[in-house]
Amino acid sequence: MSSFVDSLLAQVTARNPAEPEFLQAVKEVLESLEPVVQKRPEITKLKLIERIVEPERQLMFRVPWIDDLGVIQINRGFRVQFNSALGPYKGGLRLHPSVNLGIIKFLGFEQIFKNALTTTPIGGGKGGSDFDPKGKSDNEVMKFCQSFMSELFRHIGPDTDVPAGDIGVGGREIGYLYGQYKKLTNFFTGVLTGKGLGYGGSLARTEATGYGLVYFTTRMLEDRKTDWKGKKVVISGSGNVAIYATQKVQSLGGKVIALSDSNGYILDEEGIDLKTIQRIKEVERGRIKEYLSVRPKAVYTEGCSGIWTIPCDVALPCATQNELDGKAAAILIKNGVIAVAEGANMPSTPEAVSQFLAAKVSFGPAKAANAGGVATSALEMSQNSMRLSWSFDEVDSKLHGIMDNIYTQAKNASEAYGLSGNLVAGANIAGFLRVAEAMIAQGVV
Ligand code: NDP
Ligand code: 2IT
Repeated sequence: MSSFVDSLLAQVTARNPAEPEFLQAVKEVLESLEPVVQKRPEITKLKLIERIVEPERQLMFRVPWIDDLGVIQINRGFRVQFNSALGPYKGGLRLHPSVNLGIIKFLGFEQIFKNALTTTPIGGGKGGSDFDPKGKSDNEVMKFCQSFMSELFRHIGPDTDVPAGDIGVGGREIGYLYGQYKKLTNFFTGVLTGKGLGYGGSLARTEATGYGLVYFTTRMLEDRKTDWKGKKVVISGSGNVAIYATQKVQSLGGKVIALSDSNGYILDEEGIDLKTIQRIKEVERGRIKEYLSVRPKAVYTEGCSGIWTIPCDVALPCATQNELDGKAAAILIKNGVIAVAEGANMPSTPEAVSQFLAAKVSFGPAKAANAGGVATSALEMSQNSMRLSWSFDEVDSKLHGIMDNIYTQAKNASEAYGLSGNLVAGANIAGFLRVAEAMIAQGVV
């Protein structure tokens, strides 16, 4: 590593103690940018990297609400408005007990470059809370969402900051958040994406992250002169991203044999019955082991990390950060995996990524591979501004074009910097350069 990257990392570490995920995300980007910094001295002079690692604004707030037993509950809310060089802050809201400022900052930082790669006009941000939606009634989720929005509403807007879903936030939560925003502001506007189709949502937004991931992986497979037909595929998670990745893989002739949740994983050698998963997860909000009551030949294993010991051709981690470590990567490689693409944000540890790259496994990094969700959110914003709706096919074909373009950008940037085959570096460089150009043009602000 150059002394420039070293000293910058030391500064960021000193300034952001106890934020390991944020530091992990920053380290990966800074390492990728080393050849760019060497080639473009103005980046150092203008302190572009020092500016980009510092959020423009970060909000932390109290979220009090009353549960069904009449007990007062207090959660902590976050919104990190990281970078607005390319457009209004854009990024999801995560509701999970593990949420803290460092997690939201890592997600917001990644979002800057991901959003840049989509080439749509959106900046980067992220938010959420340590509220745990599991086991809560609809009424409790609504009460929480209303309290959360009662503070957030004053900081967001269709041209300022446009939140959306992430872990624990789907159509139900976006509906409650939207209702409260409208009540407080009296504006019916595109302030959130992932809205219901009846009140401004876009067709194909629900499917977009999973579909986009598969479109991106298709390009990775094409570069290896192959496709999905007959491929064994292991996908972690069983939420929004995992479900629609499974659907698209199956439609292209791949065989998804495993899915998971935070309790364990199922292996169904005959191929996952997605309708059953959708009923359990989308309708009943149940646990994945219930799958066995419909498919008794499937096997359920407690604990989620063992999913990577299943031999497969393609692995798509779609649950959460650091779910695939160096040990898991070594097993996947030994079992002959040819492609790994990240549906979740930062699911592979740095040790796992370096092993995949060294073993010449095709590796699609999250910022590029899972950008289809936020790209389609940007398409929802466009439709809201125009006050019209595009058909499913129209949105899906735009999404497909965006994913192809992201692949091309990442590949071209990796080649331009002598790092052919390294889409991690390619995506970081291509995304960074877009943001950097806009920041240079806008001066020191
Ligand atoms: P969901 O809440 O719909 O599903 C999350 C899935 O991951 C569930 O199966 C959940 O299991 C599992 N999971 C969550 N946390 C953990 C954990 N700590 N350990 C093990 N399993 C866990 O979320 P999404 O599908 O929307 O998000 C999944 C990933 O994709 C996240 O990393 C998110 O940031 C990323 N992403 C999402 C986008 C979107 O548009 N939704 C866009 C781009 C990226 P359980 O139900 O048991 O908690
Ligand atoms: O990580 C992500 O890109 C998302 N959760 C989607 C964000 C969005 O604004 O649609």
